[in-house]
Amino acid sequence: MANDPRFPAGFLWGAATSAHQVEGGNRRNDWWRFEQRPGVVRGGRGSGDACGHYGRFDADFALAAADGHNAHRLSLEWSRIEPDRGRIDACAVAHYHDVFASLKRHRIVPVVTLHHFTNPLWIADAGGWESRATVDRYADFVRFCAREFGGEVDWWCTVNEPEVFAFRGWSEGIWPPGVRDDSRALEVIANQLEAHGRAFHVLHAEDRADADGDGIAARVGFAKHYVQLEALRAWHPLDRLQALLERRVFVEAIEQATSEGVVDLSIPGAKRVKRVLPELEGALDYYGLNYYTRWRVRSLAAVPHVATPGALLNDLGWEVWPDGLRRALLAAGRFGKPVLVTENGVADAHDTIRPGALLAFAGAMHAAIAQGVDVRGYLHWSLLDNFEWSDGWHGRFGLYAVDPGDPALTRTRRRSAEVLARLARANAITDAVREAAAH
Ligand code: IFM
Repeated sequence: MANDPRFPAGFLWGAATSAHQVEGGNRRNDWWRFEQRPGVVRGGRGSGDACGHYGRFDADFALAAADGHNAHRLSLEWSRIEPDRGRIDACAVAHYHDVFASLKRHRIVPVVTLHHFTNPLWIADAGGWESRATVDRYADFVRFCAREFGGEVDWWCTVNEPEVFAFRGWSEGIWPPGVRDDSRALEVIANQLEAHGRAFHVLHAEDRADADGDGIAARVGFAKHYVQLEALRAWHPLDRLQALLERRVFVEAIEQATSEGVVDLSIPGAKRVKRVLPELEGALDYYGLNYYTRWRVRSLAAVPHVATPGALLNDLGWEVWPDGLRRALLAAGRFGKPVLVTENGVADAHDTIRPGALLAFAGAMHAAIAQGVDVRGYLHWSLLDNFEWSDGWHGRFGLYAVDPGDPALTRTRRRSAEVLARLARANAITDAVREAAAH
């Protein structure tokens, strides 16, 4: 494998998106409401019409298919499907059936996320993810989706980045609901993990239809934000201790929850959360890995995370460190489950860094496979420039550029799209890929 430039047969290549970031007009969720508060979104422009993907999905999938993508990750917007508690919107359901039909026509396998940061207003107003009742409501939603869409979907992703969701919304307070309380953030992580465990069993019980004919009706995982955390000053005991504590809560505790069925979350100054949840033990068919960057941790500082001094940075100031992907894959591979790269990308409006980075990320993935990790696919974040939460439209992650100020929302192909297309078509790192990355 090490000298063979190919990826395993059947490798999934594609892009990842989430509903609120691309669809436009998601007015009935808590993010839309939050965006109306002055000052919460960088640059002041909210999601608005986003990329207009709700109406243009078919043309967007045609672009992906023309680029050789054979997989696509998207999320189902809960607030569209169930805008009020217990009321299913038939038009929204029909819409997502059209989405899956379009993907099928384009020979693209869907990887479907059931919770990607947004909540229906009725969920948010009933206590949101601080309330364990939300776990029940979410399980009902998952049951509905499994029954309704199980014939079109095999790859399910229960929750996206539970730890990012919790810390941004309940610790830093920069996402809805805008709370700053570490103890509440830990409760939210625990509830999301519990929800994952519930969803895992619901999906296996309810989705019995094998959509792609490979003999497996449901593959269930979650998407973990795998951030590399290292001491800024390797010699400094407090930097090392802080990095260790953060790795523990941000990475290891999440992994432990699904491998051992024990949720055990603590950070200094916050109330520890411990739950024994047998339904979580082994509740993972694949490890969904979202990898972007490494942060250097410094103790006793107002800004505790900084990029490695002198490193190559993306437009959001995140270090571009491809070997971190190889290391994350090796770490994820320890659990003995297949790994799917559910996100990886670079915020790079001018597409100067991304083409080379894409090649380097592919190399890192290839090396991890050569080292024995069962990697099943790579979903680049993202197909289109999209609404980057509190960073607004500042982080441009798309293989295709989209300007939210352009009434036509034109898609403009970036060179990176060609790099990924060549990788996908060859299922290998070829000279043609290197050439596209180098120009
Ligand atoms: O845009 C986000 C996505 O919603 C979750 N993972 C990280 C991406 C880039 O910040």
